[in-house]
Amino acid sequence: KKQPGRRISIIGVPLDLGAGRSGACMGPSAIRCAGVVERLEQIGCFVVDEGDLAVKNCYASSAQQPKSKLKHLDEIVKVNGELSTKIYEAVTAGYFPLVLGGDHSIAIGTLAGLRRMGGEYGLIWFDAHTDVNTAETTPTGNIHGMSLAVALGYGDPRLTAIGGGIAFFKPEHTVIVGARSIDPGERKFLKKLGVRVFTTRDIERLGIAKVIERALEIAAGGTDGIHLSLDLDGLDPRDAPGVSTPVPGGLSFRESLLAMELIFDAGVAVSAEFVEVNPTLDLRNKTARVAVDLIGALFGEKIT
Ligand code: HAR
Ligand code: MN
Ligand code: MN
Ligand code: MN
Repeated sequence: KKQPGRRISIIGVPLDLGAGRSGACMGPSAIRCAGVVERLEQIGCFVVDEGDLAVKNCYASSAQQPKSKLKHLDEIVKVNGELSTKIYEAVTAGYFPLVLGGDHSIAIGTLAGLRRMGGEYGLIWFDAHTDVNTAETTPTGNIHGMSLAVALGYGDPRLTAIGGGIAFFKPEHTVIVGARSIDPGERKFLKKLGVRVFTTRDIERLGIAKVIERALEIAAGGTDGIHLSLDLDGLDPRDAPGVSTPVPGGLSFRESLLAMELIFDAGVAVSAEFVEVNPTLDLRNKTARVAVDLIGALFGEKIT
């Protein structure tokens, strides 16, 4: 059975312009400080840290705020275009791309790059939110709440065009795990497209093992592999307090860890990203350390 991660390319994306508050730009540094490279090497992975993409984070003055409804669209388009190229190069060279965010708008670049590979991939989106807003439905204008819609082919043309604008991820191979904050427009969108959503209520009733088993059937059944997009706010804020948009009632650390272990056991992951770590809101880098524990489990670290 093919297991992920013997050769891993780490790509940091210190972007927080897609979020409503600053700080997630320090996520990649915090995750490195928490020892991500060392952990992966300890479990036998060969790791190349590509460093961070260049991002002009600039909340600055209102004069610098672009007039578009989508906040900071220009810079987000630029960074995601560069990220898509990085991803494509990493996968082509035989590496498993491990993207460190950064706010969740960077999934646009990751998924565009993966899609350029030409195969068909499934998607597990682990998040308190569903990130399927568009310019028409967004309550905030924050692009991190739109990235999954873009990956499914909906949204501002400048975003959907990233990575060449060729085919997108299919709703029938997309699954959301951990959702508990869904806007009215998002609910309609998900229903219309038929995207499977496992809410925290579903997890409570079925158990995380069953939910991940079903998620893997949806994402990995008949595809060439899956991408894991993990927003740390999918976890409960008690376990992951350092996130920009915490929502109570989330997955426990242990449930999240088991989810990663089960994805490893399935041997189907081809790329992953860990996003929304905001060290300015954290407690002694706890959330970055949780991210590293989850990354370890995703690449096969076992308790015994
Ligand atoms: N749905 C809200 C919006 O569109 C909140 C988006 C949330 N934040 C995230 N994404 N961290 O998962 O603004
Ligand atoms: Mn998200
Ligand atoms: Mn979220
Ligand atoms: Mn199919």
